[in-house]
This record gives sequence, C-alpha cells and structure tokens, in this order.
Amino acid sequence: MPGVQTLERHDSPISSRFATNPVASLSTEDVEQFERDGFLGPIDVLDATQLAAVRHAVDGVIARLGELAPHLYEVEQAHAERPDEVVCHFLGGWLIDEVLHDLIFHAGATAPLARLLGVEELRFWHDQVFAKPPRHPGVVPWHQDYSYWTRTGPARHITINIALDDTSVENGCLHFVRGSHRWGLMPMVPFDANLEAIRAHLPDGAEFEPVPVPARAGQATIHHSHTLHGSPANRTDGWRRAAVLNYMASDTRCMDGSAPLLRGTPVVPEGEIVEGPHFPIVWPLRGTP
Ligand SMILES: O=C(O)CCC(=O)C(=O)O
Repeated sequence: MPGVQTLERHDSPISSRFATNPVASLSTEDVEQFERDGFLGPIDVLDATQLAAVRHAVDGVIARLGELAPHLYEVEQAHAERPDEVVCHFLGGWLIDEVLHDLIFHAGATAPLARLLGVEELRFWHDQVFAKPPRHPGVVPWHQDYSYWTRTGPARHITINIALDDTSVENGCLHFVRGSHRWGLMPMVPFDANLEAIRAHLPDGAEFEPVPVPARAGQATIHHSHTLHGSPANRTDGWRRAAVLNYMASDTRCMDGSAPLLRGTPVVPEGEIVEGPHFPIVWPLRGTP
C-alpha cells in the first residue's frame, strides 16, 4: 500500500523523541521484588509530550486497523470478527508508525528491563497494543506470555506494559498473580477465552489471587515471561489503552524453523539466534538520531 512504512530497516531511533528522559535506575529492592513477585511497578516511563505522541499513534492505527492489518504482524482475529465482545489487540505497530518504532528503543523501558533480565544486551521481540473501548465487556484472560512464545528459547523474555490511560479496577487495569512465575509453564489460553480459563491448568496447591496494579497514564508495569496476568472488562466511560513491548536476551534462538516467527519476517532456521532487522538490539542503544 502506498504510504505505509516498513520501518524495521532503521535499527535505531529515527527521532530524538524518547531521548529526553533521565533513565530510571532500579534499586536493589526493586530487583529483589521483581525476582520474588514476578512483576514490578508502576514506574514512570513517558512524559506528557511522549504520552500524547504515543496515544496519537495508537489511535491512528486503531482508526485504520482493517486497512493496515496486512502491514502488521497480527490483528487479533477474534477482535476483527467480534469487535463488540473482544478487546482490540494488534502486534507490529512499530513497523508502520515512526513514534511506535522509536518507542521500542526508549531507554526508560529498555534499561530497567535489561537489569531485571540480568543481561548486558537486550533484543526486541515484538510490540503489542491492547485497547478496551468505553463500557466494553472484553477481558484479557489470565495467561503467561511465554505460553505464546515457545517457538523461541530458552525463555529469557520480559514485558513492559505502558499505560496510555490512568488505569483502575473499574477500567480493567492489569492484575498479576504474585509468585506465579515459579509455577512452570501452563497451556496457551485463547485470547477470547473467559477471564478464568487458566484455572483448569493451575498447579496443585497454587494460591491464585490476582492483585490489581493501577497505574497513571505514562507509567508502566514490568513482568516476567511466566507471570500469570490479565485484566477484567472496562466498566468506565473512557478508553483503556496500553502499549506493550516484549524483549528477550540477545542470544535467544529459534526453536521451530518451520514458518516465520512473526508474519512477514524471514524464517529463522531452527537453532539459530533470532536476529536481523525485525529483532534489533535495543540496549545498549547503538545509534543516536
Ligand atoms: O493490558 C492488558 O490488559 C493486558 C496486557 C498483557 O497481556 C501484557 O502486558 O502482557
């Protein structure tokens, strides 16, 4: 389609939009808390100008989602079919929008993640947007991120969820299950499953008590690849949008070379490191605009 960018050719930020914040440094207690609980936050990530830019970018993609879908990695099929029931969810906005492209390199996100993952070098895996319209019944069922990512390994992946709206229990903020990152890997839950579908797969004796973690717009929460999390419906009159960034250790390998790991990306042979223009190193940052 004319006018649609393929921005993965830029392996560093195009603008200096996200170069302005001082990078939050995590304390030893933060790191210990993440290791104990499997999540951390909220922490400050976007200032007001950056937040406005990311919201604008996300809204622009949502407004043209049907038209842009072929240029993204994925638009949630169940949402495309039943938008009044299923949360809006897509992957790959960074490929087509300059703000979403540059966001993946934002040191306010990548530096803390590299520290929590305990790596010198952090590699981008993919981005996602979750958007719950006002008064919408859609939930994000309790799940573990790595259950969707077993074609890459070993599991040294991490997620940051950047709130684009103030979140609360009423508008379906993110909830985490403390300590569940040590429960082993559970089956993948379909995106349009009911909130509680994972309960059938919990290990014996698991204390399943999701904890709400509200955040202000521009703040973020970070979670381990095996931490159970999800979010209930939005019962308010406003949107609840989140920009989610997923990263992995730089030596993560392809565990299944039978097909592209993400739509439109070259096949990575099994056993090889997942690298190339779609999977840039984001920390330490290589180039400055
Ligand atoms: O924002 C949400 O409700 C869910 C997001 C999620 O699953 C994630 O951040 O990994």
